[in-house]
Amino acid sequence: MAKHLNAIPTKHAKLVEWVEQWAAICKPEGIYWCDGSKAEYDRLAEEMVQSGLAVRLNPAKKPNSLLFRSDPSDVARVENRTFIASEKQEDAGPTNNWIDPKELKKTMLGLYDGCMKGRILYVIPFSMGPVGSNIAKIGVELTDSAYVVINMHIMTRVGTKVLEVLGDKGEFVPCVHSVGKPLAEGESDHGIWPCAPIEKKYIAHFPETREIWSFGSGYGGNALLGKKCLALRIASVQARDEGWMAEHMLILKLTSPEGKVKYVAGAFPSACGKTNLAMLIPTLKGWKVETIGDDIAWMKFGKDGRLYAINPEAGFFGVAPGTNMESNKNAMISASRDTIFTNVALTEDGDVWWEGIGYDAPGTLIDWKGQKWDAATATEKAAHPNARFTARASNCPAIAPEWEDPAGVPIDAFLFGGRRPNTIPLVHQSMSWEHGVFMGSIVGSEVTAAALDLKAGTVRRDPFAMLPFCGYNMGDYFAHWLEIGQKSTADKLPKIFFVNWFRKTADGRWLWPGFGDNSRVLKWIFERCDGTGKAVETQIGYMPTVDAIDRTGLEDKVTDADMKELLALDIDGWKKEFDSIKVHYEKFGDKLPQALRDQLKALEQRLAK
Ligand code: OXD
Ligand code: MN
Repeated sequence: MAKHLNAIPTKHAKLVEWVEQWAAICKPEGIYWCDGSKAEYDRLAEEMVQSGLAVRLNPAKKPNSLLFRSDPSDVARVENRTFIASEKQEDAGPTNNWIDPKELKKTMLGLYDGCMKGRILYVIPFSMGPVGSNIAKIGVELTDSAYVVINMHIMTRVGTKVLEVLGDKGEFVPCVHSVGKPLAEGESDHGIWPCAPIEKKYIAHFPETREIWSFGSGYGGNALLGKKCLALRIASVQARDEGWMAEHMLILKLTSPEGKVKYVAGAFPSACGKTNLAMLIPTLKGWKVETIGDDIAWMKFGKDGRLYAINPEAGFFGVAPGTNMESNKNAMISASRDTIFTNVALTEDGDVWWEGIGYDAPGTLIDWKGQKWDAATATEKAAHPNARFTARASNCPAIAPEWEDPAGVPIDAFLFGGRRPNTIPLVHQSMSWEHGVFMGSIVGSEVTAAALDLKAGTVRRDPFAMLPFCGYNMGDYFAHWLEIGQKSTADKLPKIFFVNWFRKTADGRWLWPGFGDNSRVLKWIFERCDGTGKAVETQIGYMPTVDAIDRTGLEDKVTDADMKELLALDIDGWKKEFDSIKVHYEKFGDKLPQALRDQLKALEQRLAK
């Protein structure tokens, strides 16, 4: 039996027994209980620098920051190796991969047997959400990766304080992770990122028993199990059962020049600029945006019938390429110290560089594969397109003072959106909660280059931006959203909007500048929440009148004609949209709630008028 390398810091018998059971299976060299301290972070970071797995960046450029290069086969979430292993296949639904849980556990136990030989098993008690908040949840992750431990330090709240709240009998979500690369006697990684080949990777969720088992990948959402696995896939199941919401949403605080505040939560598919919107710097004078979260929102009803949201995370796991001082100054500052970079390029003076950082590569670089890289001769990118920064939320200059309020913030508006070069206007508002749920259920982004099995120009539907993250049947998830609308009244529920920053003209010119100018659309949303804001009722919902969006200082970039196009109702486009929604809805069969069928029918009738 592996020995404990430090004193067991809890009297939670079930937790200790569970840890020892897994140690007996994985056979690590020792068990280490994480305390979440800075000393622990620093020690593990230094060990990884010494072993060659991490590079310490120049402290004059990026204080207290590290660079990791992953194995080229382990660079992103692996959706085709992600499983919702519910008892019944029907409960995973048509949008998830399913394997019978008994069969999957048998296969995975075979893989876990001895998988941590030569490594340490780290026990990470973590809280998703401010420690002790009634909306927060506790998880415990077992992992053989020190990279995971230090990332969890930034992305969640880790250690002794969590065990105190857990007490002797508290509930936790058990999360097991291994990189799947045991070491033989005397063998070491030699600075090479350990992971298993793709066919041995499994990111498994057992919704009935609320367990997460992950094997073979050390990267991001596959390995930092608090994020997508717990805070979305397992939490969505808990939220359904307990009447709350776990959503793939940013949360922002919007303050008007008069000092009035609205809180907005928004769901956008991956790579649609959620982090940028959450940290936006308004171009409209007097308006202020502050960040509560950039990826996940957990929401519960307060006694007053309003939905209160917390950000269950404590950091940002942001995509580096394309992030620069123009697109997201606040993210750049957040990642200017105390940051873990993964798969970006290294400069000669010990700084980082990536495509779209806003300036040319300063001299010869070391690319994300560890090779010399020169802009003049390069045939490949210096940073991987999914290169990441793991940065502390507390280092974000735009972080709202109440971002850790255990009570959460009351949400005034929900936004949905995706990349849609045509048809979908810049912004429209739902006519009711049910119509808003309909809007969420048809979220999608246009496929630009032929990707996956989709043709360029078609829309990849990503309902509520939850396609890869819903832990149960998406049809039942739609029903859950409809039920949430029954629990309160229209004046207290968030108003629902659909936005589209990505409209283009027929010849490919962007119609809307986006980024800081999105504050102009937020202003209209703010006004609509207050019952003001000029709008017309159309076949697809309420739309701003052409003069309702404040274009002060933007008149040259976005002309009256552009504005008309951005807010035009494209009936022919919507008829095509209707056909595509019909196909999308067919997937859900009997699980599609009648209320959504009725919404689609009503849209058809309105379009025919
Ligand atoms: C993410 C994602 O990494 O949505 O947040 O893919
Ligand atoms: Mn995300």
